[in-house]
Amino acid sequence: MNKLYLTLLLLLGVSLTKAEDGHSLWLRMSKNDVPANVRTQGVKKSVVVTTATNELKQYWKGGQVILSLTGKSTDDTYSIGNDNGVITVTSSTENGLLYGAYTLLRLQQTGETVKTMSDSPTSSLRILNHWDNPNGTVERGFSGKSIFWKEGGMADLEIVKEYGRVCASVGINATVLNNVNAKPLMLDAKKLTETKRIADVLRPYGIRVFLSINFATPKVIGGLETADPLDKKVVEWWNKKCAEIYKKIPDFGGFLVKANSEGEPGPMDYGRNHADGANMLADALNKGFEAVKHAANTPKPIVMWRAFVYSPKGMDRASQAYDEFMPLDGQFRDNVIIQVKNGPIDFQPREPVSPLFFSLEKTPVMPEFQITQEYTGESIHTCFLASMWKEFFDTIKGYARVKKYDAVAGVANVGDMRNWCGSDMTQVNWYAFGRMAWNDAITPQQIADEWLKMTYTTDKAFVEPMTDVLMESREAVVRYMMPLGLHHIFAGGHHYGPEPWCDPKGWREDWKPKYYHKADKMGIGFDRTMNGSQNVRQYPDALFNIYNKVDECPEQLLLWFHHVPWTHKMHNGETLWEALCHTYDHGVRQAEAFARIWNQMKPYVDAERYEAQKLNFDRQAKDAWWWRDACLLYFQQFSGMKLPLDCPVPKYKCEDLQKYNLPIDNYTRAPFEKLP
Ligand code: GCW
Repeated sequence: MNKLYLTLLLLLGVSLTKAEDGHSLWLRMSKNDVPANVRTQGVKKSVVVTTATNELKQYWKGGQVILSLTGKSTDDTYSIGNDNGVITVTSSTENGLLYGAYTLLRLQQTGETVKTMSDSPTSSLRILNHWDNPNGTVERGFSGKSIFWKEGGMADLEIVKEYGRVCASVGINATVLNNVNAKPLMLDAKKLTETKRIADVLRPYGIRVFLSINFATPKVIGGLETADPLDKKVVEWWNKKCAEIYKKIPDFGGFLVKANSEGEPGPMDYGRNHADGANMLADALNKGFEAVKHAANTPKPIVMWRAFVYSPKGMDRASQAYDEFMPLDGQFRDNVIIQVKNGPIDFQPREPVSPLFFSLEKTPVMPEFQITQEYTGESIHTCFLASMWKEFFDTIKGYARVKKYDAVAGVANVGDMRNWCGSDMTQVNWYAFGRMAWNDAITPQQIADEWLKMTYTTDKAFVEPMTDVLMESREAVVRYMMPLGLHHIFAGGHHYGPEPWCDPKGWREDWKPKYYHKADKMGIGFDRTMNGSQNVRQYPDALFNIYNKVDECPEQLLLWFHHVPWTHKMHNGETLWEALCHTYDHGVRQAEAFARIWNQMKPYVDAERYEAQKLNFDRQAKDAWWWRDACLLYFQQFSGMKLPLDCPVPKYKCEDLQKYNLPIDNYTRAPFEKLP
């Protein structure tokens, strides 16, 4: 080979390895030339502790580390001790040692000193929910195709392994591998073998797998005539299926179920209720689990039964889940958990907490957050969701009887794009979910600070302004999309962009924005007070008393609970119409500021990630204008009022936006070139 050619090849190799595509996420550590000194104590044979040891050997730059397994507790608490540079990580679980190891690496990355500390998880189950389909599409996925399922083939297990490592680095210990709109074929022998292979790859990272199931599976692939949960043959079918699963995957976590919701089958198709369905599955899982040998600490299987239900007949969709589930309180097996979306409608930029969290007394519940940004700008807009989840946890701590949850779920934003999440900035929400599920008292500020330092640089000139951007981003999104309690006014189908007018023929009323904003000549907002749908009565007295009164209701939820005249006086003396206009404008100004700040970050970020993210911030600012103009010009037709003098002239015309149609499905990200 001639010399020049060789040099070129070498140069190309170097530039290829340096190309920055965001794939490393927040795990950017250089490998040691000489392995770090790591020993274990009290550990027999453990794939999880081996992972911890290997991670430290490869990346830990400090003195000796001893990983010590001791004690009987089953929670993943770990302690770190530092005796003159000799570090001991102690835990009574193997996972605890792994999380302790990742904490050391995090402290190293963020430049902190290792101090004596102890860290306990708030929730014992910290689980991602993937809405991935067996054909490889991801519902509401904005980062490519599934990393688990490929049409006609097996997932790339190397990527699955990397995924496991990333999850473990933030304390995530379980994952549901497929969409809640589940295909029956997920339980056929072939798919279960694939599931087993995935489980085997994830086990060394302390991650257990779960599946979403379709309630009609015994009919569709089992050849039965019914899926009635009280039918003997159906029960037998599930018993056998669970036995088959546990033979393959002895630590299988259990099922996630969306039943009798948005057209999915369920026990109510047979005149049974949610408890009948959930309990039958819970028993079948238990039997399967008990019939096989597993490691001593393996948690018992559970059914996560979703409360995301609403019927076209009810007068208020926000009340439906409570109405359906409250009468069943206490009727569920103790290995059933009701999985409830954080708000009563559907992952909107801002919702009050779902009333079920305050009310179910004899049935465990777990919150479901949406990490993928279905309603908050897909993988394009920066919207740091830790702020939203913090609001949720604060309300729970303030008003709910049960102050913490044993399980927390997040709908993942992971796909097969190189950067995993569709953009670099939206990676922060995967990180934030893990950190908050582990510790619900951690501040969004701390998460932002850690993540920025690990993902980009520890330089203050970058970290400080970008922490501000992240901290402001969620409220900015609320302001330019759905301020003051507005909700569900997005485009039908794909949900990207504003369409407060969206009114297709033949659609269910509760899928249409008008059902929610109720704008008319008098005013705007959904009356959920005692004079309206009475949804407020589902809240505990302390919240009821606030939400039910127009003057006491927090203005950020005003139009969620009240239909308010356009001339209503806000706390600052403005009319509602003026406040609406100013709030939209405020959001737009913030989005524009984010783009400007990012421009100033150029010196601190590698060229590839800088340019890629710049496109997203610029698009976000444009979208903010689109939302603002669409909503204000549309609502103006009802208010009949002028924009306040200090509001900028709209960039778009309402009639043009009303004609605009974005031709995409529910599995793809909005293409920039097709946006207005
Ligand atoms: O938010 C809605 C989504 C659906 C989703 C559903 C659910 C998986 O638009 O795509 O279906 O919620 O949570 O079940």
